[in-house]
Amino acid sequence: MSAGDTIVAPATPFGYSGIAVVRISGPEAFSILSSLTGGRNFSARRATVSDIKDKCGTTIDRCVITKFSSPSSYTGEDVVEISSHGNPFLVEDIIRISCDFGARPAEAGEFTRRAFLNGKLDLVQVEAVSSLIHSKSSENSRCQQKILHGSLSKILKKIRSDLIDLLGSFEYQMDFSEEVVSSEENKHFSAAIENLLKTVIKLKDSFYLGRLLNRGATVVIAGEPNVGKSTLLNRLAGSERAIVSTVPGTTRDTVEVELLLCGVPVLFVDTAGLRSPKDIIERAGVKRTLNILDRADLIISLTDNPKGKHINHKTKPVIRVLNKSDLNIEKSPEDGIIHISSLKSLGVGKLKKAVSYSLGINKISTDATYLSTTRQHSAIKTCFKALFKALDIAGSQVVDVELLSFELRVALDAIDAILGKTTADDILNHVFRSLCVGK
Ligand SMILES: Nc1nc2c(ncn2[C@@H]2O[C@H](COP(=O)(O)OP(=O)(O)OP(=O)(O)O)[C@@H](O)[C@H]2O)c(=O)[nH]1
Ligand SMILES: [Mg+2]
Repeated sequence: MSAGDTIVAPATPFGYSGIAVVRISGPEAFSILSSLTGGRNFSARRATVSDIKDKCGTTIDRCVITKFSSPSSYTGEDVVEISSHGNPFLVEDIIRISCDFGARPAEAGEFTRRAFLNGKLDLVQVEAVSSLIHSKSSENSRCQQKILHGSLSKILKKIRSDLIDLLGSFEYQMDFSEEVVSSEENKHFSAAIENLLKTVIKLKDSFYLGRLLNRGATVVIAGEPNVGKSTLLNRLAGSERAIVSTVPGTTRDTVEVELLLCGVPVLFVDTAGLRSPKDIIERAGVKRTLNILDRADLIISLTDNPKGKHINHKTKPVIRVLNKSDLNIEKSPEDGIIHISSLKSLGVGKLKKAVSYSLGINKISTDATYLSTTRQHSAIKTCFKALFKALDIAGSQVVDVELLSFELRVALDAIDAILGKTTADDILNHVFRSLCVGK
């Protein structure tokens, strides 16, 4: 993908709307604008009303046009933004005519790729742009907005400069000092690495909530047939999403409902009741239940019998719930059981609170900075492991300065990869492709 040419794309979705925006970026952006407007002159950053015409001089639409001169634009290149009437055929025409005058259609994320290549954004900011566009809650939007403004980059850059300082000291030792590292220096180095580790661990741990905010959580409602799983899902949804009947084994396919809890999109999944299947359709349903249980962040284990058996999962948190409390059934003898009536909508609010607590999302703060992509998380884990080894080496009787410096370099490379300084092309392509055309 050459950054030497000029690209054009719609910046708003295709459809009928008040206005639609077409964006042009690259060295020919202003000459294409001149051709589109019959040679008119435009001042930078001033919205100006002008007709857009095709090659034959036919007026296509009356638009509002703004131009941004390099480097003060989103991409860092010369940029033109054309706001036309919001009709998809007009947008197509403007793009086609821009191409007649020398532009080419942009690929997904190509404007942001240019912003990245021109040093306008680092890779965590690019990911924040993508997350901001796809965000499903105002809490997540606020968190991503902070990252876009540099909150995460600032923390990562501080780790980076501390690592460079440490490496400088070690490499000085290796080059000029014949002496073994003194125990005083050793203590100083260990303390510095420990400090770095604290920040890195905090970032590593922030991924749990950052991931939930950004991608959501899956909560699976499971239990024996007829205990009221589908009724509970309908209560949570506030509408009759799933079929409810007195016949055990009614639900076969999973039924999903998404709710926003503490800014996290939580997908509640109703499942086929767990028992020895009576026919092949029910067997397929039970198989689906077992599969989705493996992907759950949390399980709601539902029974309608105080002595009923609950699901025990080795790795997933489980909330145990006794349904049909309106039937005056005796209380469960076990501790920590939530009593509800899905039919009468009793205790459902309490259950939602328990879900928030169990997922830990009640602790989400829009003031905090979270890692939110798997790419960031796996690189910070590499950094953490290298710093951990470095601390171990620094604490030994005779410090192997060369090995120590090697581990610090691994940690530094990991931070550079997060920021996009040394990121492989295939990973970059993946990040930019997650953005839409026109962004
Ligand atoms: N009294 C009472 N009845 C309930 C309650 N919740 C569900 N039921 C009834 O229990 C029966 C089964 O409810 P479902 O929601 O279909 O149960 P399910 O667990 O989804 O059943 P399967 O899909 O067969 O696994 C229906 O007749 C519901 O009306 C409740 O809180 N109180
Ligand atoms: Mg059901």
